[in-house]
Amino acid sequence: MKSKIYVNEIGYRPNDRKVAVYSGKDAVNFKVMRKSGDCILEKTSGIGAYNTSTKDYEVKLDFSEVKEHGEYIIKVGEETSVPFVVGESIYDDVNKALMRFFFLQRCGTELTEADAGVYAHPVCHNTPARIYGTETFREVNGGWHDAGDYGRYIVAAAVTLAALFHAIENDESLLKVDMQIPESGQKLPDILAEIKYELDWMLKMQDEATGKVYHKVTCANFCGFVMPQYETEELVICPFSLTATADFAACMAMAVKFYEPYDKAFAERMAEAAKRAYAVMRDIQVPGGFLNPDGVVTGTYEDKNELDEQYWAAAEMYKAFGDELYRTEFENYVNQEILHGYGWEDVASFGNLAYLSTSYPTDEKIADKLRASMLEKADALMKKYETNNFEISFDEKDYIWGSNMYVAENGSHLFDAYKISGEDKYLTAAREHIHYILGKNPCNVCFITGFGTNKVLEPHHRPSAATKQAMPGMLIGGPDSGLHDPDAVRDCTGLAPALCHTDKLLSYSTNEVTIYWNSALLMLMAQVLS
Ligand code: G3I
Ligand code: 9MR
Ligand code: ZN
Repeated sequence: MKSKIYVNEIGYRPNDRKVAVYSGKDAVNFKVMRKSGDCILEKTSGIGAYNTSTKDYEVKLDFSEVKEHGEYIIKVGEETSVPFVVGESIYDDVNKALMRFFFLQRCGTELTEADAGVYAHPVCHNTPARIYGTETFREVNGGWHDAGDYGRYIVAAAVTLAALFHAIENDESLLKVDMQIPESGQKLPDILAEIKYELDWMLKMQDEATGKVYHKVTCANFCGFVMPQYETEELVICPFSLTATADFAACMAMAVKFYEPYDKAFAERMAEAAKRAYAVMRDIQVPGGFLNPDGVVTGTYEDKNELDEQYWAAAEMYKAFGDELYRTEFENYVNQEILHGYGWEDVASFGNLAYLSTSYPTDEKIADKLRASMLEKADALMKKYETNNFEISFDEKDYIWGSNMYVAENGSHLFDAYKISGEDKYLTAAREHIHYILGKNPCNVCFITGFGTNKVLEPHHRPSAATKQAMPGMLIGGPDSGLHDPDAVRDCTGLAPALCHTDKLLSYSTNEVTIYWNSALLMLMAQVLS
């Protein structure tokens, strides 16, 4: 039986706020003990408050005064928490594992045993891909497998890289991490070499003739739980989409400055690709946006609102190249409506940040409006944060597919407010979102595979299933009260929204992984832990 004490299973840095949660209505006495058995803090909690997300009462156990390095447990009566550490660099291993995931997702290349251990595989998905509905084939090898499946999707790729670029900008030490990849030790920092692996593939997804970008390349159907070299059905390239082309432009524009110091020709190629994509993105108008063509059933990344992608692209293009046209277009969007979002579907916050950080001239009034709107967004999140006993900015409606990404994303919105206002309350709140992911959550699990005591063991991830070993360093989707798969229906019917997670291989709606969930968390960690 798991205990009813919910705590960050990795631990806390000495000077950070430290709060665990306990299920119950009444105030409780709790003790923080060293593993050796010494009690170093004894306290009484406040009384419990009702939580609409768990449909239960919880109390908070604040032990922020414990600052000494060491390994601890918390006790409430006979109930004992999992052990956790207080220390300075306690998130380094998690961070590195989250980064290495991208390498382990590489497609179109051999992963050797020396580099990838049990997840080694020969080259996969290296046959020419058919352009849907034609007899034309195209070489689009490379990039990362998206998720638990082996598809490669431009929308997903672009937001992943955007978040990784922001992670690097907030924490330059990421450029020094030895990711133990084949390129380690060469002139490009490992993280940039890894990102380049994805960029190289993205460039192949742009049509030379028109500059438009194909939405995705996958087989027509999802394969079984096999290693990637065994998915040998024909690869199909799906039509161009506005979202893919706009996101591609934004991402390429962002990438330019990171590669300029190392590889001018590559940077120029990306600049050119970005400009071509931007110029034609609006010509790709399909009513309702991209949908799977007949016969293809893999992920759609469908998006009813395609405006925020253009908004983001305009801002990044202006930040990268300074042309008046891009500025005017972004300012026009903002004058109509300020949008937000750091996810695959809503991407506008990346645009807001780009406009606010460009070295080219901007309109102070527009910049002020953006900042005010970002603060307003964060204040709305703070309201939810204050009433959720697990201290994330969620109400009961927010536990949707990929909820852990939205947890990370909300943390980044709070961080934005901290940067704008200088008020610590936003930073503290943002950090709680990380504590939630690492174990201080009502599911009582550390949501990153390979970490914590209460581990995720059966992620919906084909290499993990094929090897029967959960690949470490993957952020799983987390509770989804929509019960979008049969295992979730079986295990979660009747549960409160925040509890709708099941650690079962077939539960893709609660227990899958993706590149853009890892990157969202890496971005938040870089922002609030560096
Ligand atoms: O936006 C609505 C929101 O307004 C509403 O309140 C809420 C209630 O359910 O639903 C929201 O939409 C959900 C959307 O995700 C939010 O991002 C949809 O119900 C939900 O079905 C949708 O799930 C997406 C899923 O694909 C199915 O399309 C996930 O976000 C997305 O991450 C996931 O991506 C898949 C790829 O297609 C294939 N590869 C694996 C990957 C991860 O599961
Ligand atoms: O493995 C697929 C996963 O990546 C997707 O997110 C999910 C929803 O599109 O679908 C998974 O594939 C399942 C398919 O939808 C239904 N048949 C079983 C497949 C494996 O669980
Ligand atoms: Zn592959």
